[in-house]
Order: sequence, then C-alpha cells, then structure tokens
Amino acid sequence: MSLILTHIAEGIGSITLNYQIKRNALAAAMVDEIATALADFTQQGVRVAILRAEPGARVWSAGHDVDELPENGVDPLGWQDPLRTLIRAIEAFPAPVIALIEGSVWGGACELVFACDLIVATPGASFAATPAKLGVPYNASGLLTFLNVAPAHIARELLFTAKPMTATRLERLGIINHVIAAEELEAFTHDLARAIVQNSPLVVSVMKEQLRILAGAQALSPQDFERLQGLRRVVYRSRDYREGIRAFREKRKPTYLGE
Ligand code: LCV
Repeated sequence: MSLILTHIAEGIGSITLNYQIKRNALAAAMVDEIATALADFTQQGVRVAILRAEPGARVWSAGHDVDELPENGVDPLGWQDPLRTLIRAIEAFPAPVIALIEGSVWGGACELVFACDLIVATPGASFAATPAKLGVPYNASGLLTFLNVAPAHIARELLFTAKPMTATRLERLGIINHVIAAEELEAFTHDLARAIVQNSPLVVSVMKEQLRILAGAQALSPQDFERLQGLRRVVYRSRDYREGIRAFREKRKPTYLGE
C-alpha cells in the first residue's frame, strides 16, 4: 500500500499523506515515498509542491513514528533519522513547498510544517511540539527551524509546555501565513500556488536556496558545537528517555525523575 498519494497539474504537485491507520506518523517508509515524489516533481519541472493530509483529516500528522525510535543509547534523532531526512528534502526541493493543514500536528510534524515555505491552515488546526513530553532530545538544526519561524518566547512556550497552539494564534504571531475556512482551504491554497507558478521559477528557486543558506548561517565555536552535542547525549542516555518511549508504547503517562 502506498503511504502517500501524488498528483501533478499545471505545474503544481500535491503530496497527500495517506497513512491514516497510524495517523500519518512520519515512518521511514512514508518519508522515503515523499522524498521519491519530490525527486519526481523536480524531474517533471513542478513549480510549487503542496504537502497535505487527506481532506477533512482530524490529524494532519502524529509526528515521528515513536515505534522507530531506538531504545538504548543510540542517538534518537541522528543524521539519517526519517524526520531529518524529510526536512532536508523539503529545504532542498528547488521550488516552494506549501503546507496545507487541517487537523492536529504533533511533534516532529510541527517542525516539518515550519520547514515548509508557506503555511495555510484551517482555524481548527493545532500544533503541539512534544519532545519534552516524550522525553526525547531535540537536535540543533531542528531547534533552529523553530527559531527561524517563531519569536523566541513562542518557540519556548511551544517546546517547554508541549501544549497544542491553535493555527489562529500562530497566524496572529506571523508563524502561519493564512488561516482559511476548511471549505475554501483548497481553492485558496491553489490560488497562492498559481501566483507563484506565474513567476520566474529560476528566481524563486534561487531565492529559496539563498534564504535557506542565510537562515542557517550560524557561527559556532568547536566548543559550543561539542556542548550542543553533549547536551543531547545527556538526554538520550537518560532513564527519562527510556521512560518516555516506554510510557507512549504502554499508553500511560510517563513518570519523569530528571535523570
Ligand atoms: C507511532 C502512533 C503515533 C506516533 N508514532 O488515534 O518531536 S518529538 O521529539 O516529540 C518526536 C520524537 C515526535 O514527533 O514524537 C511523536 C509526537 N507525537 C505525539 O505525541 C502524538 C501521539 N499520538 C496521539 O497523541 C494520538 O495518536 C492522536 C491524538 C494523534 C490521534 O488520536 P486517535 O485517538 O485518533 P490513536 O491514538 O488510537 O492512534 C492510532 C494508532 O496510531 C498509533 C497509535 O499508537 C495507534 O496504534 P494502535 O492502533 O496500534 O494502538 N500512533 C499514533 N501516533 N507518533 N504510532
């Protein structure tokens, strides 16, 4: 069974997440399919990609597939991690990616949406950034995705509370481009895509890459880099990390001891 559906028309390529049984969790197999679809879109000269869930979805994506997180001492969010791979594929795609959001967005899927070039959502959509709730460390480039789209205090609120924030609030804060009623969401998003399609694809593509490089331009001393890595290791070698994943699998509330 295919975990995504794709469609291309008039220079606009759509990818619909189609893994409802697991609430569109970002499993390695689905990420592979999305990356393949994006490569195909590139081949076919797609000028805008739309990333979406099925129409009327209650859950846009449940985030990282928790069943794929390693349990013992292995870096849970390494370079080859499905989420990191997907974020890089979105950023490297040589045309804008619009996230079309209905339903709730969880954990790593929030980062995925924030990494898209534009975001259009229904008023009922919500976003919960969950690493602190699951006891999982987050990687530095992932935190930067949050800091590049959200004001510092909002990024902290999202990450420290792990509570869902509504699309309406995020639009007010400039994190989401447009909040649009569900009935008009598709037409509105396609109008937005068509406006981009009419412009120079070369200029748009070059600007996207320039913006990506500039947004990631952070001078970091070797000591600070090692400190960042060391901080992550403190979490993924901890009892809390194992407890968070175990509690998720056992469908219970975790008991964190901070060790
Ligand atoms: C695997 C799942 C998942 C899932 N993985 O349906 O950013 S970080 O650091 O936090 C990163 C590690 C991350 O992204 O972690 C994931 C964060 N996501 C969440 O915390 C959301 C977890 N899911 C839920 O709270 C619920 O599933 C929602 C509210 C999304 C949907 O609730 P609903 O009642 O509609 P179920 O919970 O019954 O889920 C249906 C099946 O999908 C599995 C879940 O275990 C269940 O499987 P079984 O039918 O085998 O019991 N599932 C859901 N999310 N992230 N598996």
